[in-house]
Amino acid sequence: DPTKLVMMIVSDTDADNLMAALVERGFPVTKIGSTGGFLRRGNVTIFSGVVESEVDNVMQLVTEICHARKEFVPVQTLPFIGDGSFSAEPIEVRVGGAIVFVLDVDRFQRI
Ligand code: 2BA
Repeated sequence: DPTKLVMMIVSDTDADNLMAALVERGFPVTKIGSTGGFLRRGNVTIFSGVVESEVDNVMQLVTEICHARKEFVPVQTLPFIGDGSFSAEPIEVRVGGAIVFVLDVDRFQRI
């Protein structure tokens, strides 16, 4: 039974490749459509419950598939700081890449 829950927040563009790679290696996955609070863009959250010894293998796939890059975003398009009181210069943000949380699983049941 899985002892760790790996939660991966990735960009839409990488999500399908990451899911396919995980499934191909036998990792069970659940994909949830999500939205980043800062950019308010769609991203994807993928959950995979695995045994502890597999966490590094999952992490390896994420590293291979999800590459972070920089993008310039016009401040005006940001929901919370685009109120005109900030500089008109676009700001540089990190996009792509992944945010990964690894949580302990207290209990796992298949009913
Ligand atoms: P967003 O909240 O839309 O953030 C997108 C990117 O914008 C972030 O990339 C970060 O580089 C930048 N950013 C976020 N808040 C900022 C701020 N106050 N000022 C300047 N730049 C800011 P990542 O760090 O790679 O995060 C990508 C997505 O992962 C986030 O989308 C959010 O959906 C999620 N995420 C990141 N850290 C999280 C955390 N600690 N808890 C929950 N979700 C998280």
